[in-house]
Amino acid sequence: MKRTLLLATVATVVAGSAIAQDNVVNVYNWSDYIAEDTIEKFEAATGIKVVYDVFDSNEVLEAKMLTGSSGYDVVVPTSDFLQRQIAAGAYQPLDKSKLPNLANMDADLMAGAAVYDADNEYATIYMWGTTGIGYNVGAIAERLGEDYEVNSWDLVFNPEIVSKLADCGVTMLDAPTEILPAAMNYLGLDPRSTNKADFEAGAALLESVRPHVRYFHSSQYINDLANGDVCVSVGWSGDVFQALYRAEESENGVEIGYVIPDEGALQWFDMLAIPVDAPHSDNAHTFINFIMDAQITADITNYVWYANGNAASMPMVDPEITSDPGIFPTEAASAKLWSSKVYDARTDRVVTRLWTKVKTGQ
Ligand code: N2P
Repeated sequence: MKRTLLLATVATVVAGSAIAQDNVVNVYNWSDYIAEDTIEKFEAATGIKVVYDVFDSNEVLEAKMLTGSSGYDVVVPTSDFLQRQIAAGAYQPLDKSKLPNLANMDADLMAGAAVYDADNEYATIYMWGTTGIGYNVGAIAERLGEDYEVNSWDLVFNPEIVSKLADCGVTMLDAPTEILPAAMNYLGLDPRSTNKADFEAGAALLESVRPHVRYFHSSQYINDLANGDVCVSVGWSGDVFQALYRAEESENGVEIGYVIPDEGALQWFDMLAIPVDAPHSDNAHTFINFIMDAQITADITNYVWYANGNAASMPMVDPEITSDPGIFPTEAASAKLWSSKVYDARTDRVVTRLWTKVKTGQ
């Protein structure tokens, strides 16, 4: 009896691996951006194996998409980058007949995403968020006083203030198209400007605070904030909340806050899209449709602390999340958010050159 069972198991494993060789979906997503059990659940529900890679930079994803033959079936560009990559022919139109769960999506948010992708032809919303400031409550109070209210970009862009924080660790995202506009906005310039002089002014401001910045990196700060190794990070909403809860779970006494500063901040959409040369386009559709399941998306939001674009998921999202103004901004805060803007090649070169200068200090 025992032997028969064993043989049967071996046979199943062999058959399973033969299928697994072809029946895969290659997913390239941002780091710290999916629930613990999403992939497992997808594999169990569909029999499709997920090969999962992560990145933390739109520029890195873009280089792969513009080169082609990435081998990926599903990728997650931010909407402005998506727009440029669509124009370059990097994506295939979604076959909406394979995506019945599109019906779950929030019409207003999808209309917002359609600004970058007319009729949502190529992509659907994965998650959205803001680029604001994460901070260590105790470390800031120690250096700036108990009464100092963290509500302004002063914390990182005012040299007098940020210089007082340099010792406890100030970090910024390595995301030029997000940080330069934030600096421009702080100077009273239009964060969506593509004027070279405005970028230069933003870069000059960044260079003035550069000596007080420990590093530019887009994922390291989650752990560093949580462990108290850095005290201020210009970062993404959900990532800062992940740091907050990692600290809480480890009971290390570190208290983290996230603020959308009063001057406003960037609001972005990250989009699920299928590269034009995806080797497993059918499986890609199956994966995207699975993600748009109301419960699956709710589970992801509940785990990564990012808002999503799935209206049907909202009743299943933790009220602690839906009621947090750092994740779902208040109306007043929303009015001050700006959306990302696609740059043409010339503007992109200006941004890249200035960013290198800011980062290296030369
Ligand atoms: C997840 C970061 C995703 C937000 N770690 C960047 N668009």
